[in-house]
Amino acid sequence: MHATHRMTLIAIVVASGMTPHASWSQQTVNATLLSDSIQLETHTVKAGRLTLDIRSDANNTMAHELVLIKTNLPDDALPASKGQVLEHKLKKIGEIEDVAPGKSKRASFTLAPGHYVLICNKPGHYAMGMHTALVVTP
Ligand SMILES: [Cu+2]
Repeated sequence: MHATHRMTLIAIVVASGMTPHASWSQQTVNATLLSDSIQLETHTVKAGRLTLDIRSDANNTMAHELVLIKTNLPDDALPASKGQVLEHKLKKIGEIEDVAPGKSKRASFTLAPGHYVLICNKPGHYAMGMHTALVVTP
């Protein structure tokens, strides 16, 4: 399904004569929120404009969120207390709040090269495994 979609996109780009040049950096990444993980379509993107298309799995029993943090720490080693990551001790880039089960939200960020972490910081969710890493390359 995905592959077919990409092929169609490439075909359109070629047909319209658009040539993605070196600084082309408009990317969309699909993210799925599960109760015990955050699934990213890819963990490496180019610096520039990134749109996150976030879907909360229909089987979830409550709303989740996505907090984007720039840090060199591994995604499972952030400072936390009582089941929540201490966001004030970290460089928070942005947040998408309360994505209800089965619903989607999208948000865009302009990202510099570096190591980022995505978490859900609803109480206890980080400890349940709702975290993942994202690397932004120059
Ligand atoms: Cu959550």
